[in-house]
This record gives sequence, C-alpha cells and structure tokens, in this order.
Amino acid sequence: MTATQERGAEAAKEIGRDRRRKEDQRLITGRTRWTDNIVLPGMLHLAMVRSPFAHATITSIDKSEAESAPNVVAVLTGADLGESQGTLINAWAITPDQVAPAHPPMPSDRISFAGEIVAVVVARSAAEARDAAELVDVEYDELPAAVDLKAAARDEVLAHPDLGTNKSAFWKFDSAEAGTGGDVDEAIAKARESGVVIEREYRQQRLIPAFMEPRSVVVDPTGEQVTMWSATQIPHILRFALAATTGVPESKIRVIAPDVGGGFGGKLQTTPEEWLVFAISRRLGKPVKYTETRSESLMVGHHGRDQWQKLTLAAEKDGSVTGLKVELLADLGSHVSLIGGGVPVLGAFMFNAIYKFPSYQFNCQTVLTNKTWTDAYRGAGRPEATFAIERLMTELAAELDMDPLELREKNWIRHEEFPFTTVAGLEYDTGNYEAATARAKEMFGYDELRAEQQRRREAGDPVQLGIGVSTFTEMCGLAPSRVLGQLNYGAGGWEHASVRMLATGKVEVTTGASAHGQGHETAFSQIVADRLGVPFEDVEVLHGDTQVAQRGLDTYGSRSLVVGGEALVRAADKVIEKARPIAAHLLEASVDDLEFSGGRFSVRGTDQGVGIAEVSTAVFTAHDYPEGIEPQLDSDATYDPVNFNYPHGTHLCAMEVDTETGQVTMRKYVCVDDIGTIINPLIVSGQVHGGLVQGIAQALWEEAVYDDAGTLVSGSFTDYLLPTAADTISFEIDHTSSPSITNTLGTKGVGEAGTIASTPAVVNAVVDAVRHLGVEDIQMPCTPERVWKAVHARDAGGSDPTTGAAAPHFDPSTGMDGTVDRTTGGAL
Ligand code: MCN
Repeated sequence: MTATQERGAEAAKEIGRDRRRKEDQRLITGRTRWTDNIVLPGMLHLAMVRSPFAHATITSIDKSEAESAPNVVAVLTGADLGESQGTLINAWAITPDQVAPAHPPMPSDRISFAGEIVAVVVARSAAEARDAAELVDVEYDELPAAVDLKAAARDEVLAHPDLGTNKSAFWKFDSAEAGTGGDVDEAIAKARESGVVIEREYRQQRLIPAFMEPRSVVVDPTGEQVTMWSATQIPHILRFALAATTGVPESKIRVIAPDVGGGFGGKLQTTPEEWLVFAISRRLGKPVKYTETRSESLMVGHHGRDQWQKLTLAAEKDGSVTGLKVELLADLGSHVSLIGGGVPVLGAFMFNAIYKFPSYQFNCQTVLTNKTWTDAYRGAGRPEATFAIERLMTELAAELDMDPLELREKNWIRHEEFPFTTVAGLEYDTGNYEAATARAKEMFGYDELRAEQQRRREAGDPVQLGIGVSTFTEMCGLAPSRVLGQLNYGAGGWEHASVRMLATGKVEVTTGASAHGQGHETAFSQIVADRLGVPFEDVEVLHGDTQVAQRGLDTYGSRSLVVGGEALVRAADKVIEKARPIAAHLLEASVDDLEFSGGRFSVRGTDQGVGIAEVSTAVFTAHDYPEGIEPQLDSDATYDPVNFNYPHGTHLCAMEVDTETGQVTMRKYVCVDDIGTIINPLIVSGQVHGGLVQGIAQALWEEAVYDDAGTLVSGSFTDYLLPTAADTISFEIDHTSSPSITNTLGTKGVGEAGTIASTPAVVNAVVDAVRHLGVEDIQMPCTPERVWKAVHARDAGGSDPTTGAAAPHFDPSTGMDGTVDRTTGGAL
C-alpha cells in the first residue's frame, strides 16, 4: 500500500458500505424529468420518414400532401439541407487508409440501410408529425443489398458501390513483430507435429442494446447558447461533435444529459437524429423535440457485436498452450460509426486473457454491409474475445480429457507473477485467479455437481447436466490517452472532477462522468465523504451538463470509477491541502504541526483542532485568513491513467439440457469477481446482476436477424427476446480482492464484468451437457431448436451449420469460404 492508500483505508467509513442509491428516490417516485418530459414554449416536434429498403436510390420525394397536413410547419429532405449536412463524426479510424463512406445525417441520393432517414416532418405535435410523415411519398430504385458478412467481405455485393469495396480496414498484431512473444505460425506447425491444435469458428451474433428509455432529444436555440437535452451517455463528446460538424462554436453549445434510462453502450453515439434536431431547430428558430418509437430504437439505434471469429490454438500434449491465432471478420454495418471501427480491435488485447501464451497473432478485417451500423455494446470488443478464448480453452480441455479448471490453472498467470506483461503487450497490475477460482468452486459445489453429471450420463437421463467455466479478465477504465493515441483513437481518456467546499460546510462535486444508471451520485459521495471526513449526506454530486461539469469524457468502458473516481480523490486532496494553511492560521499553529483525519485538522499532541467545514465557513466570511492565500476552497483535477484496469473473476454455471426437446434451463450460477476495493457493494451487486443477465441473454436468447433483402425481422420485443428478471435465476455472487495499484483507492471497474464473463460460461455449460453425445459447439443463441439439432445431428446422418457442428471457414483478408475439418484443422 502506498501512503495515500493507507490514509484512504484508515479514514474509510463510507467506502465498502451498502448505501442505498441517492438517485433512486427521485427515479422511483417519478420526481425526475426525462428528456421526453421536457416541454418548452412554442416547441415543435419532429418525425422521421425512414427508408423501408436496405439499399436503394431515392428517385423522387413528393412532400406536398404532408406539407398541407394539419399543423405541419415544414417537411425537409436531404436536398433541402444540402451541403450544410457534412458528415457525422467517426472518431476511430483504426488505420490511416480506412475506407469509410460519407455519413450525412439525411442522405439525398442513396440509402444504405433500412431505417435511414429520407425526410423529416416538423409539426406542432408529435402525433401530427407522425401522421404527416406517412404522407411523404418517396420513390426508390431498389439496389442489391450486402447483408451476409462473409459474402460482403468477398465484395459479392457492394454496400457502397462508389467505394469499390466493402473492406474498410485491416488491423494486425503479431507478437513476433511486436517483440512480445514468438512466431505463432511456427508454434502451430510444431503443435501439428507433436502437440494439439484446436481450430474453431465462432459466430458473435448481432445484438441490440435495448435500453428502458428510447433515445430522445430536445433543442432550444432561442437563448445566447443553443441548449440540447439528450438521453445520451456522452454529453461532452456530443457537444464537441456538434461544434465540429455544425460550425457553431463549442462555447455556444450546452448539452445536458438529464436522468437517462440506460445506455449499455447504445447511447455512446452522436446520432443523425441529434444532428437533425439541432440543425432544424436553429433553422426554424424554435425549440424542437424528437423521441424515437421503440421500433425505431430497435431498428436504427446502433447494434452491437456481429463478428465471425476463426481461431487456432496450439498446445503441447500436457495442455500447456503455445500459440493463439485470431482471424476476425467484423460487420460495421452501413457506416463507420463514432467508435465502431475500433471496437473489434479492443479485443486484440484480450484474446490471450489470463493465460501465458508464448506467441499470439490477431488479424481483423472490418467490413461494410447494408445493415444498421454497429458500435459499442456492453463490453465492446472484450466479450467477443473472452467468449472465444474461454470456449477454446474448454475445447482444449475436452480434447485432452482434462478438467477445464485444471487446464486453466496450468496456463494462467500465477498471483506471485504480477505485475505481468502479456503477449499482447499489456501490463496486468494485480490479480489472483487462484483465490477467485477456489472460492467459486466452493460456493458452486463443483465436485458434487461433476459427480451428479457423471451419474446422469451413465443413467442416460434425458435431461443432462452441463458445467460451464469462464475465468475471465478484461481491460477497462478506458483509458491512458497515450495508448489511445497509439491506436489512432481521436480523443483522450482522461477524466475531470471538481470539489467545492460551500459556505455552510457542505460539498459540491462535479464529475465529467455521465451516469445513466450506474449510481455515481451515491458512490462518488461515499468517496468524497471519506476523503474529506464529512457526512455522506453533505456531498452533492453534479454531472451530465456541460455548463455545470464543464470538462469531461463521459461514461463507458467501465471507466467512471477508476478514472473519474481517481480525479475526484485528487481534487478532494487538493482541497485539504488548500485548507491546511488556513486551518493553521485559525489555530495559530504551524502548518507542519497539523494532521488531518476524520474531517478535522488537529495540532499534533494537543486537543486543539478545527473541522474542515468550519474552515470553509471562515474562508467564506474571509474576515481572517492568511495573507497571500485566496479565500476559496475549490479544487479540480484532471486524471489521465497510466494503465488500464484488469478486473477478473471465475464464473461457474450449471445448465440442464433436455435432449428430447432441446430446452435448456439454468440450474445454478456462481461468480466470484475481483474488482479490487469495492466502494458500494449494493451498487456492485446490481451491476453484476444486470451484466450477467445481458451476457446470458446473448448465450441463450437475443439475436438481431435480417432477411436477405436487409430488413430487420426481429424488430420488436416479440422477436427480439430481451429477458426479464422472471427468465433468470438467483445468482450467487461473491468477491475476492487484489487491489489495483493503478489508482489510489485500489479499485477496478465492474460495469461490464458480468456481461463479459457470463456468455462463455453458459455456452460452455450447454455444450458440456451434451458433449458425450458428440456435440462440440452450438451457435449462439442456444435456442431449443439449435440444441435439439446439435444433439440429433448424428441421428440425421449429417451436420447442421446452424449448430456450428461444421462451421464454414473464411480467410479474413479475402473472406473466402471453405469448411473446417476438425480432426486435421485443414481447409477441405
Ligand atoms: N463501483 C464500486 N466499486 C468498484 C467498481 C465500481 O462501487 N470496485 C461502482 C461505481 O462507483 C459505479 C458503478 O459501480 O457506481 C459502475 O462503475 P464502473 O465500473 O466504473 O462503470 P461506469 O460507471 O463507467 O459505467 C459504465 C458501464 C458500462 S461500460 C455499461 S455498458 C453499463 C454499465 O456500466 N451500462 C449500464 N452499467 C450500467 N448500468 C445501468 N443501470 N445502465 C446502463 O446503461
């Protein structure tokens, strides 16, 4: 422990305490104001006319009937907005030669995904705007659509004919070239001769971040500044993007993210809708609102995942891994979105996970198609990597007839080996995989469940039991600005906070993080209360308004605590240092004789002292303070981390699989996560539970499905199977702790942990239940149909590609198909 950490631990009364969330009072009692609740005098409403086609040329737009509909103020098309539209921002060109189509918020000539905006109706009420939108007559010439990812990678149909290719960018990491490890092809060749090679192809289906509050935006252009309220995760980035794309100076734009009903990465975007509401309200000089319908939300809010992953793992016969080669095709959808181009590359650093791979290679081809654009969805890049490696390690264990946890233990970084530089070039600061696994095994009753599994197998029980393992890690706390710069990311990763001691001794805090369900007001109050030694109730945390929290980089990548929380600690410490000479003056003592503890400055060895709240009041009256010192106790700090943060955990899942119906039922789920110091265990449990459900949903239920013409056919909650609490069981969770040494409090992020870890745990369990029946993979989501087909594929005398039993094969640089022969690994 460092000296500052020791002081934090000594003073901790709030940190580690189950505080109920401050924000829930107003959320649960309906005392908050969501964006759609905002009503401004003279406010107009927008409705979007959207293309039903995935790829088409607009041949004509007849607005006349809509224009004469009741209370319609204007009908605008891309042609009406003309050049002023420019192109939406893409902040992450992963290579300098990335191919990216222009991205006007409302194109005037060609549509490149179903749901793209072709016209906007402005009316006095939302209902009138929607009714009139139905009257806009658009004629299209339909074009062939690039829908299938592999076919798109082969340029069979071009998503944007003018670009001449669908391939956007190719990104590679090679441990031999980077000097972090050996040559992976040599390792694979050697393993083919004398070891084991596991080759698999996994599909990361397309997912939709379905938040409780659909996206909504209001703009008021009537003041000195243009004010935008948006249900967004990123008010600060949004303000910058609006300034950059509209020419309005940043100082003239205020963005407010009021209470936001969830985001899960889906509101980490600068959207065409935001841009249009901003531009049209300025054009008309009136406040304007747009709130999307649920159908719009599912269809055009950005989607997540959508990858094919081809993996080759080399190992010795005793199970020691020697190499890992990853080849990805990643579907960007129709455009390269805000950070969508970089999301698959985030995975590059995580496929090696907690294991000591001597060699590693990652290849990623991003591909444009005529589907909704993809971008961050809870975990962004890391769930994909974790799924692949945790499935592969389980397959290797099966191949070698080893217990999957023993195989992992053989290969993972031992706790005494930290800090550890991985083959992907990251330095993991702390971790203890042994401790988390031991605790999880004990809670799960691992040996007993294995024995039951054996009994059921021997008895030929129609309902078989499977046990799934996932010993995940992730990199979060995005991120060191220098590292982001090396990855060609367009922004930094710092965070800002300010702490103001008020006249009454209360504390006002601002944070550049922008919570949308994570409970920052509560957890951050706990941190400041401990640091300054003031009551929890005396701390007010303000956020989500660029006028109030003036600097910030917002909330995503489980960064708010480890980056934003650290900024807060530093700002609070500066306040203490500012107060110290004033306290010494009031106590007529030397600064060097003062010590600060529990909110009080005391003169060492005496009973004399003064509370920081009293110092604050004295500073306010300013009647008596030392010369040469400013009469204020405000401070701020901007913190740029030097490293990512590496939470980890062991997740164990027991699934029952009915071999006669394909029905799967979760029996038990245990997870033990190591997120270092926990600020608020209650909030953390909520984060873990929510994350688990999202990860389990990918494994079992959710999938965005397009037909061959590029129409989203799972465009409502009857087809897109978003689970409810009733679909899950009670999870058993616990924590071990190896405090991070990258921040003062020793914390690691938790917002994405459950999602990242759980998907492979569940699929491993489903496959484990029926492996003895010849099944070695089932494609996600593991629906009863897919499970049944996998189990009965042998009876039918063949394999079924939907089960993944003979997955198609591709080369990410060419998108060529073939078929993998699992016994030799060679392309047939
Ligand atoms: N926390 C803690 N102790 C720790 C780690 C975290 O008490 N050791 C607390 C934090 O103080 C914070 C919460 O847990 O209140 C989450 O912290 P953190 O891991 O820093 O994650 P962020 O606050 O940056 O939130 C982002 C993360 C992401 S990336 C997604 S996606 C996600 C998630 O959070 N989306 C969410 N959780 C969500 N929760 C809700 N309700 N809604 C979303 O949209």
